[in-house]
Amino acid sequence: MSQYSSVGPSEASLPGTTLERHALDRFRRTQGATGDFTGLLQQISLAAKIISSRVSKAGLADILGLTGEVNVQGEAVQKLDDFANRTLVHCVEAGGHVCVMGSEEVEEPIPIPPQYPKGKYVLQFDPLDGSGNIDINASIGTIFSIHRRKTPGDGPGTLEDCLQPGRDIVAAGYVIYGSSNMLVYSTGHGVHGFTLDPAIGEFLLSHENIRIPERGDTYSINEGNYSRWAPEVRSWVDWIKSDEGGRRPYSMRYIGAMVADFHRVLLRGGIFAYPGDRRNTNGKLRLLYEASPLAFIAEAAGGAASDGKRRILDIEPTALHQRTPLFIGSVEDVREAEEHFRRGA
Ligand code: AHM
Ligand code: MG
Repeated sequence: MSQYSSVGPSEASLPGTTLERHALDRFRRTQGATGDFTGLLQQISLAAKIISSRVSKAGLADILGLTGEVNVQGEAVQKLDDFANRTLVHCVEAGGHVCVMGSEEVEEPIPIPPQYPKGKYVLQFDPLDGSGNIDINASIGTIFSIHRRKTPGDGPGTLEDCLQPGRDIVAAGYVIYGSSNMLVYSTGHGVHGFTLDPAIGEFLLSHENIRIPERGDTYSINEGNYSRWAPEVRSWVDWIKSDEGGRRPYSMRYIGAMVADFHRVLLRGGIFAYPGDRRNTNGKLRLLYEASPLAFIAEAAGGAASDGKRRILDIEPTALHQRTPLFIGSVEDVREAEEHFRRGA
């Protein structure tokens, strides 16, 4: 046979591992697994593809701008936030895998309509994080977490099912709509990233077993709030950008969409922070929809997440939309911040 005869594509160019196959492989290795989680992840990934397709057309379709409504946080609702929220609910509610959902865009727990079976999981999400970036074509994302239901039986889930600490998360992840679109998730054993191939509409495994470097060289914070921070937060930031002890000052990177800032920290190391300040003592970020899921991912990748004093995953939520200060990223950078706050300014 000639050396040049056609033998089809080489092994290396065969399509990679889809998100579905990755989850199925794990499902088959998990004793007692029912397939519910795999099914739920499929529905989330379908929602992510629909949202990503709509986000990529944001400038074309008549979907930019505000709906004119104000959400529970008192902020104007972007049309795409609303679309993303409705898409997630619609893709998941009929599947029979969840008993209740919670969304940053919705004040109360979202019930499953009576005609659909209620499942054993609770899904909570921020449908479109960093939506201030939509109009300027910068990265935004979706964040989600999954808990087991706490209430017994197979009836509708309740607020109690939603108010669970991050340490009880079964799986969490995020989707970043950036220069490419990625879904990153973890069940606590490794953090895996999948890049959407738009030609075939599948998330393909591209970043297996992501580990956060133990220390980074960037810090990510809205330094415009400097004058409102507590003295110890100011002195920590002063220190991180100083060349004290002959070390190189950290570089500052801040896009203003947590998913994008966190994704960089996950891959490159460093620290992302949103501290409390004089006006908002608990900062801006929501424990259930933003801080806990990303803290779960950070820890599963060997990093850390803290509110400055305690582990984010150990905070017991008391309200759906409660906020928390957040310091997240490389383990040494987060520990150093905590240590700095312990010592005081
Ligand atoms: P959102 O969920 O309403 O989009 O707000 C959360 C976002 C985060 O993504 C981001 O880190 C932060 O708000 C930016 O806030 P600020 O503009 O105060 O720096
Ligand atoms: Mg958000």
